[in-house]
This record gives sequence, C-alpha cells and structure tokens, in this order.
Amino acid sequence: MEKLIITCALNGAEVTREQNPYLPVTPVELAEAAHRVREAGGAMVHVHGRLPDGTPTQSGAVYAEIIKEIQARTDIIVQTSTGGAVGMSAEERLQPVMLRPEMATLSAGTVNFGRGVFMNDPEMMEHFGRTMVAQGVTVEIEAFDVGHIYNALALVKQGILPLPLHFDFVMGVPGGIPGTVKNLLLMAESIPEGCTWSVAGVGRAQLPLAAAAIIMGGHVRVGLEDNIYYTKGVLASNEMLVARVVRLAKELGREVATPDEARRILRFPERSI
Ligand code: KMH
Ligand code: ZN
Repeated sequence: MEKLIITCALNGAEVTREQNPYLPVTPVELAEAAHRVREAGGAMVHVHGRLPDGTPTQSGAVYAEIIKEIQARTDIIVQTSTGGAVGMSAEERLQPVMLRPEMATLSAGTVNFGRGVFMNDPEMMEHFGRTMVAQGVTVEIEAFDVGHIYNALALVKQGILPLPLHFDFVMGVPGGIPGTVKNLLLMAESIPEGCTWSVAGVGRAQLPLAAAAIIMGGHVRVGLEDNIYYTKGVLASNEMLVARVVRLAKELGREVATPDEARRILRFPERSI
C-alpha cells in the first residue's frame, strides 16, 4: 500500500466559532493551524476563505494571504476550495484557482446540502475543469454521492480532465450518500484503476470511515469542516483529529506520507513557478 495521505479540512464555510472555539478563521489562524496539523502528521490542508467576522468568502486576496501565511510556516500542501458556500456564483467560487494553488477541489454534482442546494451543474463543472487544467492546478474531485464519480468521468470522456484523477468521497452530508462502510466500498469500487481516493466522513462517520480507508488503501480527510467533535460531547481541534488518524495508522501498520510524498502519490507536476 502507498503511504497514507492525511488531509485536514481546517475550517469549511459552515462551521462557526460559536460551535467550536478552535475553528481557525483568519489567514494567520489558518496558517498556525496548518503548522500544528503538519507537526501532527498531516500532509495537506483544505482551506476556505473567511472574513474576520467568519463570513465565507472566495476572495482571491483572502486566499492569497492564506497561502502566503501557510507557506511561510510549513511545507504542507495547500488545497483551496472552489465549493465556497451554498449560494455563491461560479465566478465567485473560481477566484482562488487564479492564484494557481497546488490543488483545488472540483465538486462533481449538485446535491442537497442540509436545507440548501449546492449547485454544480454540467456547464459549471466543465468550466471549473477547463480553468483548473489551464491554470496547472491539480484537481481533487469532491464526490458527495456515487453519481458524482460518473459526472467526473464524463469530464474525462469530454477531454476536459485527465486520468488518473484523485477523488475525495464526502460522505454523510444530509442530502448526499450516507457515511457507511458499505457505501465506501461502493464508492471505492466505482473509480477507474489507477485513480486515488480519500474519504471525508461527516460528523460521527468521520472516525469509522477513516479507519476503513486506512485498511482499504485509501487516504483520509478529517478536520473541523466535516466534524467538530473528538468524541460524543467533546469538541475537537484540527490537530487532535489528525493525531488520532496517525495513531490509528501506526496501529494498523500503514505509514504516513509527508507532504512531498503526498505530492508524488497525487502525481503533482514539477513546477517552475
Ligand atoms: N461548503 C460546501 C457547500 C469544497 O470545499 O470544495 C462545499 C464545499 C466543497 O466545502
Ligand atoms: Zn470545503
């Protein structure tokens, strides 16, 4: 098995400080959290822009600050969100891609998202895919349901995205595929040979799906975007969640990847700038 890539989704767009006081919001807070996550064993952070009052933003200036602050402290991979928050326009969401981050997400289908609708229609997905490839940004497909895998493969058929792809199965969003091990097996078996995958279990699905992914040869995403609790009634910090996955991996005999090892596993191109 390849070494295990641990990604930490530091903040997301929906969680608030009122729900979890450890939530990083500002670029400096995100960078300090990224540094702690790297120390704990994380290879990548998935970040969302926020204004100082916590409001989600996809502003290029905010993301530029986040990337600069993180890179000043650590070699961890910075993956920017193109999902942003429910209700944002496509152009708004795409702004961070213009900064040419190493990796960005591409949500591969529309899904009910709690009480809202997270829109990702075919035209948007094609536009996101073309823009990310043109900018030299490695894509992570966010699949909130099994059909989203096939939407991503349609982009491959159209010649927009290259194979192999890296998929992140986001499981347990109310409106998406439930976060069970049976469903994880279905997701993992639905991607083409040679592709890689990670799983982001939402809420209480985070821990069992992380354990399953370690055993199955997939990779793991944890973090406050997806789950604010360490255990029932006990709030988590990002680094606590990462450290637990590192301990699990050790017990299960799976080595953990450094950021550079993750760059190789995820087939990042060599970059001159
Ligand atoms: N905030 C969600 C509506 C992503 O980052 O690419 C979408 C999301 C996906 O978080
Ligand atoms: Zn996100």
